[in-house]
Amino acid sequence: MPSYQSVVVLTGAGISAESGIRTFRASDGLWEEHRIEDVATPDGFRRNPTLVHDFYNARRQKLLSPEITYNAAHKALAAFEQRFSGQYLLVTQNIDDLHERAGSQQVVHMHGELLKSRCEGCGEIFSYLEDLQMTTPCPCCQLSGHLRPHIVWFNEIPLALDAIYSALTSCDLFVAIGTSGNVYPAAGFFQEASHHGAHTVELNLEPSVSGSLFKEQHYGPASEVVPRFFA
Ligand code: BV8
Repeated sequence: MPSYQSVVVLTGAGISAESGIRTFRASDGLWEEHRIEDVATPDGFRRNPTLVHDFYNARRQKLLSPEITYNAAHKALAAFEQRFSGQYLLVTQNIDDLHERAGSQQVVHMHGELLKSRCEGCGEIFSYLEDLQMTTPCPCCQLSGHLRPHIVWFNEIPLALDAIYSALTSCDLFVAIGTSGNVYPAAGFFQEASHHGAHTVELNLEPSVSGSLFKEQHYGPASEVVPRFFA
């Protein structure tokens, strides 16, 4: 791998697929069983909070089940972060904690985190591993009916965008891993980095929507292509 000064990595559901976490747009993907409008929008939550809590409770318990663990792709990124002396930022669209379990230190969850919840009453964000119900009281203000998953739904503004765009304008390498390039603003990050002179690389099972626009591509399972690229 040539020497770079500043690296931004963007990951999507594909990096966790080999860990047993379902992606969204594959034939067995999450959006095949649920309408985005019903389970991943604020309007959907207002209409039927129980359906939305059930959707995320099932994904949270799956993530916490013993068979789910990080894979070689997560581990390769954590090892790279440990030995890389330049600026490094790992931005993930994923709401799982597999990057952290593999040892990644600085992880920006731009779409939030499945193992955190927040209270719309007092604004508190806290780690929460149990099933969330509408009757669950906030551990901070004790009010019920105000808790939601700490997750960015569609039509909500992603987290940490200022820090992400700042890193995109100054990086000399941008690598997208395991993302189909369907969801904005994440899908436009590679163009922002390229516009500021970065080399752009796509590591994916198959070409994403914008795959041909990256300067370099390597296709195959993340557990193979990611360790090879970051060796
Ligand atoms: C916003 C949390 C305003 C929930 C998620 C029209 C045009 C353009 C944009 C829009 C539009 N209409 C509306 C929008 C905006 C909208 C959007 O982009 N819609 C799309 C669908 C058209 N975006 C928003 O609403 C965002 N907010 O725009 O706010 C704003 C913005 C900036 C500044 C001010 C205001 C908020 C989007 C966040 C929504 N929340 N997640 C949850 O997880 O339940 S998004 C959801 O999709 C997940 O987070 C997921 O990560 C993300 C992206 O999907 P991918 O990760 O790419 O997963 P996918 O299944 O699609 O692909 C997997 C890939 O992996 C595939 O390519 C596959 O080949 C590959 N793969 C599979 N196995 C492997 C593999 N690769 C390697 N190895 C393997 N083994």
